[in-house]
Amino acid sequence: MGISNAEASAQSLEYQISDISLAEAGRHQITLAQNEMPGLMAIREEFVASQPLAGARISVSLSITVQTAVLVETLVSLGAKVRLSSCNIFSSQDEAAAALVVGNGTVKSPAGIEVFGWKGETTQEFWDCLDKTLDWSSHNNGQTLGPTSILDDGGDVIYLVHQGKEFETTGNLLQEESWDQNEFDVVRNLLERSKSKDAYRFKSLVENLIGASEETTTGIQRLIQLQRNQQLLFPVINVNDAVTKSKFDNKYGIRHSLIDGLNRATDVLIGGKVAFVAGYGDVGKGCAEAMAGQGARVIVSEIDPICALQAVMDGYQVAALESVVEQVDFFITTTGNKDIFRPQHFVRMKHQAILANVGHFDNEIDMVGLAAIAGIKAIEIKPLVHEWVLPSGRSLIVLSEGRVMNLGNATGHPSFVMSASFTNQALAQIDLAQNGQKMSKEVHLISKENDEKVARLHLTALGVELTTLSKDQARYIGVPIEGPYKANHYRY
Ligand code: NAD
Ligand code: RBV
Repeated sequence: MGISNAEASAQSLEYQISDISLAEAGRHQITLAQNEMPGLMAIREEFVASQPLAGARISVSLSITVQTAVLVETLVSLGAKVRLSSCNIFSSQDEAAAALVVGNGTVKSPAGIEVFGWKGETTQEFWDCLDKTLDWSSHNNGQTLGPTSILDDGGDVIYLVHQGKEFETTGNLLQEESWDQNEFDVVRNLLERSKSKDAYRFKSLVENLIGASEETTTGIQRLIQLQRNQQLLFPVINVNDAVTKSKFDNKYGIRHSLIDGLNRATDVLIGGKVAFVAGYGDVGKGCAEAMAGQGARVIVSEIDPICALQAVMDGYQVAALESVVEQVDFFITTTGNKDIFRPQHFVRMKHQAILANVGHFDNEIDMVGLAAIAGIKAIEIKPLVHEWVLPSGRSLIVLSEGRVMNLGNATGHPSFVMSASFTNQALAQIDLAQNGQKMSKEVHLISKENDEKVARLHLTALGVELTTLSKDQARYIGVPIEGPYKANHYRY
């Protein structure tokens, strides 16, 4: 069947994945997911004839999931070439990676995607894979060649480019708070190797790069800091803050995948227990609702008085961790901040309390501090589920080693909600290809027109009947009949 032919086509590609024999299993899942991703499939239909991404070389770093597979195959069917790596060491689905490499040569699942990533990478392997996504020299007879655009989740690839150019220019690296010393050493070694091969690689990469699109809150926060310091080297489209991304993926996506991760990892009953959710932003709201939906009593912590007031109005207790730590069964971090659960909290936690982070980076739970408690030992219960036994005899269950557990212990958000996020990504990449050269080196929002378009593309599948404005009504509230319907300051 198709696989053996396709395996032949995979041989001319560069790739590094766990197991290519998983391709058929991955392809079945991708085919099912296409039906659940109406936005992306509509974009394929709308643009397949005009090929707006013809000539584009897109370096993509996302969790290598079935949903990501449908996105990158969409980019390819619009004319792009793609190299893909994972934005997180534990978040890949190896069958999705295999299916992408193999492809089957049709518009719906084109062959030719070069993938570098697998579930369970080391830090060194992670950065090597990101570096490979940026290195298109195999498409240029071995001569230096970079991407025309980047599609990033968390900002690591964008940061690697900035660090690379800085290192080639000054021999130093930029400040980067989310990296520990090991990460700095790995990146410095990588850049030293790169510089000794080609001292101008990142400079020429930046000159030929049109721009990037960024998927998540933490990535946007990092890029805004670069912009504030006037260090941002190219335009970036902010996909996260499209309403159809952050108010859907971050909230309704996690409402599904948090529970999925907790159940696959532990299968501990949630009803009747106490869940502590740190942060009541978009992700925190989805987590609190998910836990309450299972019958948990939810306590929220916040630093922002507006979000704290929202949480209490939604019916949750709002308290500082220190006041309630002994009562909690499930500890969940959603802040995008660091050092939320620390050693002084660990020693006060209940026996077999479960610790789960869904923020982008692994510094919300202080894992270094946990490991440094004198006499503590970790037992692997199963992959990505560890029991940490404290000297007191009490133990804590930590999921995905403190990394994003809805992707580590489960398979991330489901297809339908990722369709909205990734339709924004596809539109952002088309925008970069068509208008990127004219964009300023800043972080740009998705237009309201495109945001509403993404929502529209997901209505039919859910049987939604939208009301149409009459001419008179449209004039009365001062909006065009066909939208956009809201001013930019509207907060949904
Ligand atoms: P957000 O800014 O809307 O929410 C974060 C909230 O945490 C804010 O309200 C902030 O005030 C609060 N906060 C910050 N420091 C705090 C502290 N010390 N204690 C208590 N609250 C604190 O961001 P978001 O969109 O909800 O994203 C949160 C994180 O989740 C980011 O890292 C983002 O990249 C990530 N994310 C993960 C997934 C996933 O699938 N796991 C999905 C979307 C976003
Ligand atoms: N996320 N991707 C998936 N199934 O591919 N699930 C979640 C998936 C993304 C989500 O958009 C979030 O902003 C990001 O992961 C955090 O890294």
